[in-house]
Amino acid sequence: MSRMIIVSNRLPVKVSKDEVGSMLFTPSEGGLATGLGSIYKNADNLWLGWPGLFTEDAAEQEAITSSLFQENMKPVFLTEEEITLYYEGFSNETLWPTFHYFNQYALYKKSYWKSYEIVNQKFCDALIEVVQPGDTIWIHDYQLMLLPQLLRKKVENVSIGFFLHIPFPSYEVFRLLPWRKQLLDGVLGADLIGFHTYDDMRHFLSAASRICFVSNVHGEINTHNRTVVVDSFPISIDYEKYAGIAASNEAKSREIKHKQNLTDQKVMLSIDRLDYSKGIPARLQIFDLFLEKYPDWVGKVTLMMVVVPSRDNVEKYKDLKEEVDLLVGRINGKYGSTQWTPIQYFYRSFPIEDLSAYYRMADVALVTPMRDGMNLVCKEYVASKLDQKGVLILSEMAGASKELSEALVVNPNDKHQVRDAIYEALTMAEEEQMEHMAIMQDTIKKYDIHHWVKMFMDRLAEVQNKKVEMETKMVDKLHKKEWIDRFKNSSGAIIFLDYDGTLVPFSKNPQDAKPDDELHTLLKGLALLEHVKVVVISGRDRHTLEKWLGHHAIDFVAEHGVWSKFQNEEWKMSTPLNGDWKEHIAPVLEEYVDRTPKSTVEEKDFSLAWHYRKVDTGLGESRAREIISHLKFLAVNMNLQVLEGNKVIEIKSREVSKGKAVSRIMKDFWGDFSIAIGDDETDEDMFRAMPENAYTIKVGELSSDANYRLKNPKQVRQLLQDLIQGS
Ligand code: GDG
Repeated sequence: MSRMIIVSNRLPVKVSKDEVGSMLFTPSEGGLATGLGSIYKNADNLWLGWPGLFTEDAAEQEAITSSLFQENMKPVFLTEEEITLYYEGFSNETLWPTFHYFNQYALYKKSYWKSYEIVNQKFCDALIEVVQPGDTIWIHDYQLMLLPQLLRKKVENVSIGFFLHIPFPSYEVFRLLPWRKQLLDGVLGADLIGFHTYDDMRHFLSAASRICFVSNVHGEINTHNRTVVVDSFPISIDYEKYAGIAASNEAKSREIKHKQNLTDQKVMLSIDRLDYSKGIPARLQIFDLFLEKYPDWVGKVTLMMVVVPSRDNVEKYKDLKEEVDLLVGRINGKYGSTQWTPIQYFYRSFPIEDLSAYYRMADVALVTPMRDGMNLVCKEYVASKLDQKGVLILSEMAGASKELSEALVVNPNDKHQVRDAIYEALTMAEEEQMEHMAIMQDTIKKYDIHHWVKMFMDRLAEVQNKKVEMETKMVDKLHKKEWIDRFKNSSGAIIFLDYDGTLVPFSKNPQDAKPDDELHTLLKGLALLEHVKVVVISGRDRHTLEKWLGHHAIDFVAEHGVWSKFQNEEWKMSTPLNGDWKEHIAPVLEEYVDRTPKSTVEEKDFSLAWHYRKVDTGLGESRAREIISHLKFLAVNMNLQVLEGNKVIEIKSREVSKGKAVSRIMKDFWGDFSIAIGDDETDEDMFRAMPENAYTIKVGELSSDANYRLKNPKQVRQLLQDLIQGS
């Protein structure tokens, strides 16, 4: 039976020892543990991760392993040194700052990287002990970016998902990492890669295309003959859980307790882990600015600031803690009185019922990170506002701002804007507060953590189904055996072969894709078979086909069907055509060549092509979109079609297609065996025009109407070789 295995740096429980050495298992209250709880606890499913304690004692490890196994968990034991180098080091001092745009804080240490590689391998080894064919593996976050690829190399027939919980930075920032390519290659081992927002996804695709040279179509990347799907899945919270706790008597009584000395106060709340990405010092400075500009509020509003201790053995975090302590002291000293403390500052964590009480009593939530993958605190605040009274001030740098647009969305670097947003929040009419809160609650209720899990799992299953479908279409030994028999015994056979991407791989310069000796030998071999007719059917111009392949005893279709040449005959036009339109369209394309270095226009007899294979990645694609939209109306009026090929836009008459050319040839064909092989969009017309009993073969992984598949030109050549040899 196929199982689901979740992998994250930490398990959803923390294992520790009490004073007398007995093991304690404390479950995590985090959103991920709740959301995935329903999955990993089911049947034989499993969660794999570090249990949170160091032990090298084999007996102890075994005891922990067997206890955790009862709860569907499997520990990966790490040493203190590994946690220092891989977790605190590479994950938190290299990746974390870079991914949060604090690259000036990033440390590039080889010892960190080495340990990151070792620990990712350790996770891989632990997985291999349990993984079975057909399993689905969902890997989480930046600590395990190498794992998808490591696993892919070791096990076949598993479905691998990866989700990044932090932002993915722009290519310009990501490229600074010395290990950028290894990290991307690692993640690209997955079948589905998820991010919180479209921007993260966009940044990843751009980095993958520039660093690993893999392009994508609508988020689908074709790499090493696999499809990798990239998509955005904004994470959320367990809405019912937070609303439920907020409605509980426990939360209400804690609210009364916490509110005791603040009855005449408006309360503004902030809750974060101690981290420079959260913008805590800037927030304090903004509060100072607010009290300065709006002195009427002195004594009337309290900032409750919960800062949860984190990574405090890392130098940067120690400095940050000192800075925050100093600022709080200064502001409290500057404005405070015996009756009023402007900032109530807690450097500790609280039980969830206390958090809920804080959410309930806060008139304003001030969530102003400099950068945040999503930020769940703002969603928890919204879910806890049962009376819908309260205002959320939310940084546009948090992923959550994309969904919660009814909040007061601010740029945390614009201190004056945030200062004034505080004023607006404190003075907002209740009716307006409720209006905004209701909309945000509807959003979070619908798109909650369970929805997130379902969306990701459904998409992964969809990707997997497509993969299976693709594999069943792959031409295998059995197909070949049957085909060879039929081919050998046929009364007459016809083979249509596209050229670029089918018989030869793509090369940067189209003129370099000349046939090699192996291809010449193959075509010669096919031509020698008496009952076989071979047609090379290409988008290339007739002169090139003639020059490269003209000496073979085969037929040709050039320019997607404009010209054809049968053995011992001259080139002739397949259908009467007029190329007058070219003089109107060529100047448009030339204009794009002027604006786009390294692009070229190719003029064929009855078509024009704009090539952008050598153009700066991204710019070429963007210009191609422009050209298509530019020519949309012109093309219709002139009865032209605009086709997108591999790094080329081609314009030609609507009367021309490979499909029409194939139909004409097939009209006179009397044999009983036909094959068509091609790789791009224009070959789809050819597949559709083939008779029902034909073998149509798509090269590559893009979607297709063909009924079989081969991975690359190498496999195409092998098939042709097998057919020749079998005859
Ligand atoms: C990453 C990304 C992304 C906080 N103080 C206490 C406490 N908390 C809980 C909150 C909330 C969670 O911690 C923090 O949520 P974040 O969204 O900031 O998440 P992170 O774990 O920092 O990290 C982030 C997230 O992954 C999910 O993908 O949103 O952008 O950085 O749930 O309530 N909980 C308790 N006591 C506290 O004092 N019990």
